[in-house]
Amino acid sequence: MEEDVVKSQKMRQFLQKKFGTSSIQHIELAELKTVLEGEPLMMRAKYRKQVAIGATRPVIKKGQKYRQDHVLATNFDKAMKNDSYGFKCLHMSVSESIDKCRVSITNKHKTGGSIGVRTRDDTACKDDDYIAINEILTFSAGEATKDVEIKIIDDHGWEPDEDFYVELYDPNTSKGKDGDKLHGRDTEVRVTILDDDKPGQIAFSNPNIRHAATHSDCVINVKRIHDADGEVTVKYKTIEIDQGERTARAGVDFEKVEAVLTFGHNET
Ligand SMILES: [Ca+2]
Ligand SMILES: [Ca+2]
Repeated sequence: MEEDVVKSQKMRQFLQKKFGTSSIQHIELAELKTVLEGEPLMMRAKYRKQVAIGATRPVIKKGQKYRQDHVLATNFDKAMKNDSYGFKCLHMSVSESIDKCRVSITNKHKTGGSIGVRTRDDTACKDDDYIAINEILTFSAGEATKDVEIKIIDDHGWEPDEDFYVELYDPNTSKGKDGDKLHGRDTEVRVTILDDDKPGQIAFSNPNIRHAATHSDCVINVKRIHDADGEVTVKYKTIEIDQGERTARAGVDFEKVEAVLTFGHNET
């Protein structure tokens, strides 16, 4: 019995994550089929081509303003999309230093009305990686598109590429700006933020040091090479090298050390 509850809870979580709703009656059959059977073949072929060209991820130079649109709404069948509003581009990559990321919303019937647009965390987090928005856009009759801009936060620390979502919702209910996300494959955009920072590598300046026992402290220089973005830490410790009788012993020949070394941004 308990197992059934857990199972149905997991199912609801899966549906919520994939479709923005946990009730099956709100999900379009075409959407469900795409999730279960994968993207249409045409799209997969295009994606593979893109991955092959970009070698899974483009090489971003520090400070480079870069944007690439990966998946366009035109690749989807009309039945999978929202009838009234939608995004043109459904997945894009932007460099961390792009400053502002612009997304376009299409008013498909060009009728007057309002639509909510807001961001949602995934692996990227608001305030750390981008500035969240939650706006209500009003289209006048005849107006086909509107854009919103999302500020991307540039820092010096290395981190993996991270995603957040921009989604459309219905602002015309009592829930207001917490309104339900619109149904359809083209009502959310995944934005991948590409990190442009390179932490470099840590090495000893001299891997072999001869130190006379008559001298006290042995100073060992550690350097950071190639790049020096952001703060990095490295652990270090002394270990005995087994050489039989000639082994230098901790507590006898040297004092055991185990600590953490921190390099600040640009410190080498
Ligand atoms: Ca950066
Ligand atoms: Ca960074």
